Amino acid sequence: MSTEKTLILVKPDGVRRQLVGEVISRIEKKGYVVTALKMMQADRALLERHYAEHQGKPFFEPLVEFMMSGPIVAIVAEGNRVIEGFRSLAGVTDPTVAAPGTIRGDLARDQGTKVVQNIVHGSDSPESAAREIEIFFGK
Ligand code: DAT
Ligand code: MG
Repeated sequence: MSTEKTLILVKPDGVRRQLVGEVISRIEKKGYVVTALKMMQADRALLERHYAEHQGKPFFEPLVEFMMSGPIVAIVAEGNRVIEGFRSLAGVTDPTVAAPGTIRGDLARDQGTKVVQNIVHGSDSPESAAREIEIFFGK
């Protein structure tokens, strides 16, 4: 059985707050292996592909604007059940109620913005992971 891969992003709020090392540290301490990593400025075209499932929702445009507001760090992490495992490390979408001990629960809160700012993205299924890794790192 080949081990699973997921796409993780440290979003602009995480980079601005100098939490890149903290996020990578949590991934590595859990035992997952970082196998690709880059800092980049995402453009609109890339983000519209990445967040295609959210097109048409009220937070879509704020989400794209926020994700373009500064550099992000794209990471591929590997390990058995890493997709589920990283979502568990990240915590639920809304940082106000994300459990303490999770990245979002410990490090983020409601900022009163149109889009939730919650430090990290993690793929939510094997199909999403394959699609998103290709968007950020190519084939
Ligand atoms: P997740 O990042 O937990 O997979 P998602 O894919 O549903 O969540 O949404 C993508 C991002 O968009 C999410 O991290 C924060 C923002 N977001 C989601 N739902 C929102 C809402 N109802 N209002 C404002 N921002 C939202
Ligand atoms: Mg999602």
